[in-house]
Amino acid sequence: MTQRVQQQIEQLRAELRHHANLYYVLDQPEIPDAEYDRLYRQLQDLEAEHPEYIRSDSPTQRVGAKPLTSFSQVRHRVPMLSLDNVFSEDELAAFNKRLRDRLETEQELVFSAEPKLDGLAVSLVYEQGELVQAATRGDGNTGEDVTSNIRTIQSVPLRLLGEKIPDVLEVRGEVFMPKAAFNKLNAEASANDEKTFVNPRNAAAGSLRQLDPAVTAHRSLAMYCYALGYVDGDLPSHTHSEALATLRHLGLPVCNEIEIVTGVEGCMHFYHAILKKRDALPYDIDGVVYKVDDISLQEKLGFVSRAPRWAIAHKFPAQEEMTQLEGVDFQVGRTGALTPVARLKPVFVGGVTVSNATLHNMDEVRRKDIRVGDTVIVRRAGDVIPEVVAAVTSRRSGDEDMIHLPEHCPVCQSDIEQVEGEAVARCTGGLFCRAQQVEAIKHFASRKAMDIDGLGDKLVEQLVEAGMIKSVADIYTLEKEQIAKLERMGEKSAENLIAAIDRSRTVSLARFIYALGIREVGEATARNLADAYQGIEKLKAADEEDLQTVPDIGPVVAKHIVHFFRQPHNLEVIDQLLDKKIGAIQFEAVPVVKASSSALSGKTVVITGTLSGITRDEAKQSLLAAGAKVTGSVSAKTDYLLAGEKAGSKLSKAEKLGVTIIDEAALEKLLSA
Ligand code: D41
Repeated sequence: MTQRVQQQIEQLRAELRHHANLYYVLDQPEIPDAEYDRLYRQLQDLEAEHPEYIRSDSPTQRVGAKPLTSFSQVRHRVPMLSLDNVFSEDELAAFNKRLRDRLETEQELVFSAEPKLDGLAVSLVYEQGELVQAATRGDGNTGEDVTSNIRTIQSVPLRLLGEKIPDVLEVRGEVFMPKAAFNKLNAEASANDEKTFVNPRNAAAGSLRQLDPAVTAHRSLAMYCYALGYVDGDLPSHTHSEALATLRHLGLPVCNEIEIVTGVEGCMHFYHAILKKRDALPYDIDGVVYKVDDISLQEKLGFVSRAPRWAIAHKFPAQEEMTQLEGVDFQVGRTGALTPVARLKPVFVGGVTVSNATLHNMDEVRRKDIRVGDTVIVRRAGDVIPEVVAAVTSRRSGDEDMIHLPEHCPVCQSDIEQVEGEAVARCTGGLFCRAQQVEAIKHFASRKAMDIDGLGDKLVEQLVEAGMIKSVADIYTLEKEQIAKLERMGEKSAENLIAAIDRSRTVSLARFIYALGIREVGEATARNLADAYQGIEKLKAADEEDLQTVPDIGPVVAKHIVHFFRQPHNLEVIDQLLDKKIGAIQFEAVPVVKASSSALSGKTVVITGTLSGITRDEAKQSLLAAGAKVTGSVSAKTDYLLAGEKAGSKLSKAEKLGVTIIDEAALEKLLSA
């Protein structure tokens, strides 16, 4: 028995050492942080049960990373502590109770609540107001001297501001890479066929440990300060929040999401508010931190081993987890595109249980070398579709199976074609394929297309399944009695649906063109086509050459459009839609575009990334109203790129082409100019 425990302990240590090296030294982790933490806690628990096996070289016996030898070492004058974690309200309540018991108080405690930045802890030392040293946290006692690299961070002052500056001031904070800088860095790296970073934190770590500060300078790091270290001189503060205000006055960057809260309730309120904001924040966070605000209480509480008793990190559910890939299905989309979908052993990730995740396409599957039976890393961030990001190759048994593209469509058995140079494989069945039928109808009815309220995905599937509709034209022959008989439908909902269908009979030409679902014809292109041709008959007759004179339409899109209107089936459906007896669709009169004198009239604008103050759709509507054209891809003809958070390849392309890049504030100015 004991021998088995000892063996287990040694195995955990070996595994942790391996992954710590990948993570801390090579900046290329192979397993999710959550898995590392679990292994670590397993070892901690075993060692707590069997203290006789604790050895000084166990990964649990040091807090933090192994310093790289290439930097000189710095001993922190005051050790840099670590933070304990809680993962639930119950654990938080237990933390709060421990504090109140220890302080023997009936009063609710007041906390400084802060986002927990996902970066690297560093210490800055200012002497007579001048930045003289910056060091990583390292193991808490000794870190690496990264002064030259920290000096390249624009938000870190090289000299403190104000009159009352202590002789020596050490501040602690987190260095991180803003999401926008991370996306730009990775976009550049993949354009140059270089290795990309897994996440902003690893990118920040890799950038800070550059031996050449010129490289770091290029990486747009940022920093927020969150605590004082060693201080020699006058810096009176009775609370943590006062100390942070003082740091701000000295010109040091402090996060502006920090709030004062009371009790567990206040903490939980802050936690949920920040969690909601998470995606919109310009930097990655992995939770929040609560700190007892009153410094005299902090002193009474002191610390245990390496962590203060008066502070705790409340972690968000992990966005990456490990699970087993049990199989792969291929889903057929509207244009026949085949998407490999991973069937997973259910796993709790990003706050929900996930059992399916996208594998994107076969190129990605091959690039990531993912096989059935693999242990894989699944990521679910915010509201995006869960995806398989990698296989943990070190966990392979050798019994895994390669993933193959099927030769025939899993829905209609038609041949699958893979066009040279395209990542996507397609079913050649067209509208003969039930899956493509369903998807085409879903698209037709969707909000930005014909906007048929109530005709959602589930109902479309039901209607096609029941053989009641085969093409989009059939929507207009549906009858109330028929619909009311369907499962989960009734008299009232059938009536509403019929009314919504009737309303959709009057529509703008642009929406109609978009609704047809021609490949590569998005909303912007549909609008341009409507403007250029003013009627469906003229559009049907256009040839490739003619189409290419329309803004935003190149040879590929032109080919797709011509191809679409050459299909007898498509022409037949369009005729039915416009037929007085069947669809009776009528086009709204085209509004006369006012000759506008706005700064944006006639300009071509592309929108990318996540906007914070308005939605992309709102931005687009404002731009269109101001007479601008909104297109989907950046080219030399683009006048402005409106870039939000997480802007990626479009941003780098715009930068390359010298396109003017604007943010929401600049858009506001242009709109009111
Ligand atoms: O944002 C953070 N990652 C953060 C980290 C923060 N907001 N506050 C922190 N406070 C502390 C104490 C309470 C020990 C001064 C921290 C950390 N520590 C910390 N970061 C890395 C290890 C510890």
